[in-house]
Amino acid sequence: MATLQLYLVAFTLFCSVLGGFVPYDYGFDIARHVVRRQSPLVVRGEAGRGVVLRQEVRQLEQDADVWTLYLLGLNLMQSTDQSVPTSWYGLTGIHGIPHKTWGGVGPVPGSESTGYCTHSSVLFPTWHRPYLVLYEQTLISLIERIANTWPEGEERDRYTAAARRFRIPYWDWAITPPSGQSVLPLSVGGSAYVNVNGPVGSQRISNPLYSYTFKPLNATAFLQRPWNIWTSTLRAPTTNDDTAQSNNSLIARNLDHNLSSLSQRLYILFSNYRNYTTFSNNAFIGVDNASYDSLESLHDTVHNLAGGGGQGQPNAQGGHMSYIPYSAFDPIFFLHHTNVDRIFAMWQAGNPQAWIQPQPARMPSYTTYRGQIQDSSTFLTPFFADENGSFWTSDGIRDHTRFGYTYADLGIGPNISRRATANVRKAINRLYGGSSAASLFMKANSRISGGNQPNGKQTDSSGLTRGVVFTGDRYREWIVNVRVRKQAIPEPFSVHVFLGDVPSDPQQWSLTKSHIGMVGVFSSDEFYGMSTGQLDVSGTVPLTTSLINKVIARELASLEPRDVKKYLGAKLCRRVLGVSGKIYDVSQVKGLVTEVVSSVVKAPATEEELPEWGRVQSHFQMR
Ligand SMILES: *[C@@H]1O[C@H](CO)[C@@H](O)[C@H](O)[C@H]1NC(C)=O
Ligand SMILES: *[C@@H]1O[C@H](CO)[C@@H](O)[C@H](O)[C@H]1NC(C)=O
Ligand SMILES: *[C@@H]1O[C@H](CO)[C@@H](O)[C@H](O)[C@H]1NC(C)=O
Ligand SMILES: *[C@@H]1O[C@H](CO)[C@@H](O)[C@H](O)[C@H]1NC(C)=O
Ligand SMILES: *[C@@H]1O[C@H](CO)[C@@H](O)[C@H](O)[C@H]1NC(C)=O
Ligand SMILES: *[C@@H]1O[C@H](CO)[C@@H](O)[C@H](O)[C@H]1NC(C)=O
Ligand SMILES: *[C@@H]1O[C@H](CO)[C@@H](O)[C@H](O)[C@H]1NC(C)=O
Ligand SMILES: [Cu+2]
Repeated sequence: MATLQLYLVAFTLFCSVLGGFVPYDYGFDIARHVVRRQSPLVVRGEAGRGVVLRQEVRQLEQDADVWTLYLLGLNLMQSTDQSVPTSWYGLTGIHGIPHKTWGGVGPVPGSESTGYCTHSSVLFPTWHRPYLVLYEQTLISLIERIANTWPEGEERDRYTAAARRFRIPYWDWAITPPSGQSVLPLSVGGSAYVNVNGPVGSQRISNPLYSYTFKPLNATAFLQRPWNIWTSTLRAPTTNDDTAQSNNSLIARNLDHNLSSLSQRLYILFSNYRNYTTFSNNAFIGVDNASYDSLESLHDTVHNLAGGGGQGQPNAQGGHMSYIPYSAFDPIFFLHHTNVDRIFAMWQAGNPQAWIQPQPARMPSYTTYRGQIQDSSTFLTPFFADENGSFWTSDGIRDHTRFGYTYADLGIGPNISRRATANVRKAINRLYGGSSAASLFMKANSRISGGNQPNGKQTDSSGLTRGVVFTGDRYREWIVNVRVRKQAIPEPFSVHVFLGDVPSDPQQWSLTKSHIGMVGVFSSDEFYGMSTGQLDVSGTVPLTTSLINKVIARELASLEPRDVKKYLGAKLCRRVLGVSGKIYDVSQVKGLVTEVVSSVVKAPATEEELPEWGRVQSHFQMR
């Protein structure tokens, strides 16, 4: 693939000069002008200044002026003194390490060594929303300041207009990238330095999307090796010592190979998850066979993919994104979470009645005890709603447009009408339906164009739809439900599923067609005060696309249980791989249950509908 070549070229060109952070030189101390300590730091977004679209990162890049401001704004935020609460370090440090009080919002006793973020909690999607808004409003104020440093007149007008068009971009890791490109955009993983044509001319600066360089690294706050020797954020680090470099080409390859699995999971989440409690987070609460997946579990898998580790790099663990306490320092974190917020907003549009019902917190945070009941009026700390020190709640942020942003795929902006719901469904089919059998049916009906076939193969979909895969408009979806103790092993890990032979060397996994998917478990050990006790988490690995390819290849007669159960019984395998590269004996992995389930699904007749799932039945447990 062309991008991988580019990644490799970029890698060899730049790895020797990594390490030194290069800010844009404005010719005066711009940072001095932007450091205004507001106390408390109120999260307002751009309320009152119009609702502007947050765009996909590759689309934002097409708008050259806005892109220039975005890179300069991030570079300036990363240059800002780490003691400033709205510096890169100050903001990203809210999530986990350095376990410091932010905005004067102190810890509850016993939670001093935890971050503020909420995971395995009904507040997972809602807590991250004001967090993103705080980051967005900070970036916008820097960008406005930068735009005003262009010479007065036409140029300054151009850039101040561009600043008004800016909202933070999202990175959609579940859409088919433009031909010849990777799921990992080159702007994010291509090179450590980038040329930017700023107010005083073109300069080569550190690419603020590639990594953050600590200024300086606080080795005391970073607790243990290798975190306390790594001076920049890393993806798929090449070693565990201070010579480590990122290997973004490895991350790109793994993301590309997992694309079909990620988009199938997303499409199923949109189609068959209607209950906020199960949709929102990965805690396994034993509800039914149909709700093992969640927005959070899918998000966890992307964290593990973006941080890397476990495969391809001998003698190295995963990078920052693979570990909850360190993940937010990597610039890809906000791109990823903006996409999570967008998925949440799209899901809300399709399920306007669904909302938070009280649940106990499954793990502690800086301001939460484990077991504390959380509901829609629980404070989302440390995010202030006004200058008097009130906090935002989930009810308060339910409508994201109050912060002055929205997403194009919501159809018609803030108006969540029946029409908008139909528009969201259209977007879901167009963007993520391509990897689902449902699209074969719609295609055969010629009601939808575009989209990719399973595994990119051109198939005679009309032949398949008659009899073999479909009976009328019905077909059967197959899934592996995965459930495991969150802290089953003392490192983040992934549960991998294969159809066929499993190479003994995990470095070979991404090269084998038999690898069909994985569930990433984004855990961190007790060491970080994030004890999750007996908590089990769950996720899914969809099988349907792979099974259809077996039907096409005539290795499997149909998707009916009598054929599929026999086939899977002989071919289905699982492995548990830690980010350190260690393969664990599955019998030693606490709480691990992998179960094959299926459901009859009614394919949508039009692009304004989603598949309708029947009851999900369980067939057998993998051994
Ligand atoms: C470094 O981290 C330690 C432990 O969290 C903290 O006490 C100290 O103030 C930090 N140093 C700086 C310069 O922020
Ligand atoms: C980076 O990963 C690629 C696989 O995509 C591998 O071929 C290459 O050797 C790795 N580079 C380093 C420096 O480890
Ligand atoms: C959603 O699922 C939870 C957990 O099973 C359940 O308690 C709750 O009643 C469900 N909510 C609705 C609206 O069905
Ligand atoms: C903040 O407190 C002041 C003084 O009590 C009050 O006048 C003001 O209305 C409050 N503002 C908000 C947003 O509640
Ligand atoms: C929302 O959509 C409905 C139906 O399309 C329309 O009648 C209404 O005027 C819209 N409201 C706003 C505020 O755009
Ligand atoms: C997904 O990524 C993992 C690395 O995290 C890799 O081992 C695997 O082969 C990739 N492909 C699939 C289909 O899971
Ligand atoms: C899960 O599947 C089993 C086996 O098909 C079935 O007995 C059970 O009712 C299913 N559970 C639910 C909640 O649908
Ligand atoms: Cu995250």
